[in-house]
Amino acid sequence: MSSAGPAPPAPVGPAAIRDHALALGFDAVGFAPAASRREVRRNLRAFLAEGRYGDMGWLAAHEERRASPDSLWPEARTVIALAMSYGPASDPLGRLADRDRGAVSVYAQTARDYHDVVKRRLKRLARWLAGTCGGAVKVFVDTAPVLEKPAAAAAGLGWQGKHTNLVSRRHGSWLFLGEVFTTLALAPDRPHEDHCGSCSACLDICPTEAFTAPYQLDPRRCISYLTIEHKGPIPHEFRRAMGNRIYGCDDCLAVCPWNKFAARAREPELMPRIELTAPRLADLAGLGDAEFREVFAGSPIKRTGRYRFLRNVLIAIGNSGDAGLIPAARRALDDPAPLVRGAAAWALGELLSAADFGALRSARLPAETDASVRREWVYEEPSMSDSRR
Ligand code: B12
Ligand code: SF4
Ligand code: SF4
Repeated sequence: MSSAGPAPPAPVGPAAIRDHALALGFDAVGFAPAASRREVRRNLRAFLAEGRYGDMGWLAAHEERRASPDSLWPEARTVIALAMSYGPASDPLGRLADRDRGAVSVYAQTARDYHDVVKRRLKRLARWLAGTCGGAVKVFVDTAPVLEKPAAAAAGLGWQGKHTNLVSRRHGSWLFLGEVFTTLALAPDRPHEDHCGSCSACLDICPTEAFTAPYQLDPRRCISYLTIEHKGPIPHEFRRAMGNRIYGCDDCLAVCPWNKFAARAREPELMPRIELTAPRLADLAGLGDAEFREVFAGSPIKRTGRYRFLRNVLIAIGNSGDAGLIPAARRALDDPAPLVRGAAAWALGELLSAADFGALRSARLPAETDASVRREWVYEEPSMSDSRR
């Protein structure tokens, strides 16, 4: 979506663009010069140098373009940063106690994938802008090499809180971000001040101690990364801490005091699908390939794929303390995917008595050909092995 040529003077200013964006369903709008900030560039470099991207190799690619909007698109003059609220109706932390049910993070419960919802609106705004003011435009949401949180902070939408996400005084942190880049030079907004103060609620609640310092996350320890982006077996040290979180994690957002002021999502397509608010683990563990694709059509969960999703469900089953889920875990031992079989073996180690688990291992191990699954059967926890088996 771009029309080349010199930019004419804009016949409408930021106020009219803001009004139009709000009318299209966005909840916050701001303007920033399409330039890099030295501090952001330095931090990105430090983050990448430590290998914190883990399995997200795409995050390490195009460092220069990611660090500065004008490297990504040299003709760009202004970044219009936009945010759409997905504020939940109830506290997501409440779902963590229902151990026979999975906790899907709020962003992934929505009726439609937010990428589609936000991108469609961004395109409408960009088309209107190009038609009204001229200039060329490009739209981005999530997947492009753009550092969206620093861009939104530079445009005055809020600040990057100690949990690293953007927090707004009006909307809390339940905000999806997106951008329209334009060749028009528009008057910038002032960056927002940090209002975290002495609060550390998000750092303290993290179940896997994923924050290495305030404002710094090691994604390789984050349940969101482990359940969505990580491709292999979940490292043992994080499994119990995952509890019943089967897709993403909301804890550090949910605990933020600024969310007291957050309104609920007003966009109908971002309302939760009822079947994803508290799905039964037993039902999810039984999903075949075709059913998985049908249930999660139009949801970001579909992109993670059935194997990784079932891996997460089986870890939650292992954490459930519910003997009624043993048959579901036993059935998963016959799954074609080693990732699923391995997680099932671990879950049964958590749910069965030492004697029953030992008998099952003797029956199943000789026929198991995959090395990663074999390792699960014989895994001994370093300090708790005696109490577990
Ligand atoms: C990769 C990614 C992830 C990764 C890594 C998250 C992360 N904090 O980097 C994982 C899978 C863990 C993840 C999780 C989530 N994500 Co995400 N994610 C992204 C993505 C695609 C890129 C983010 C990125 O560039 N990270 C790299 C680091 C370098 O960037 P940064 O966090 O901004 O780091 C800055 C500072 O924190 C500091 N810093 C950070 N680390 C370090 C290390 C050192 C040594 C130093 C000195 C400084 C420093 O400097 C950096 C530059 O200013 C963005 C979309 C986009 N294109 O931007 C969405 C995005 C950030 N995610 C989003 C969401 C909603 C989530 C989740 C809430 C989903 C969920 N419920 O599970 C969680 C939140 C977890 C958390 N506490 O951050 C939203 C956030 C919206 C908002 N209000 O801010 C975004 C913007 C998507 C969108 N378009 O709406 N995500
Ligand atoms: S999303 Fe969950 S695991 Fe990740 S940093 Fe926040 S609280 Fe920790
Ligand atoms: S919970 Fe506290 S420290 Fe964390 S982002 Fe919110 S205000 Fe900042």
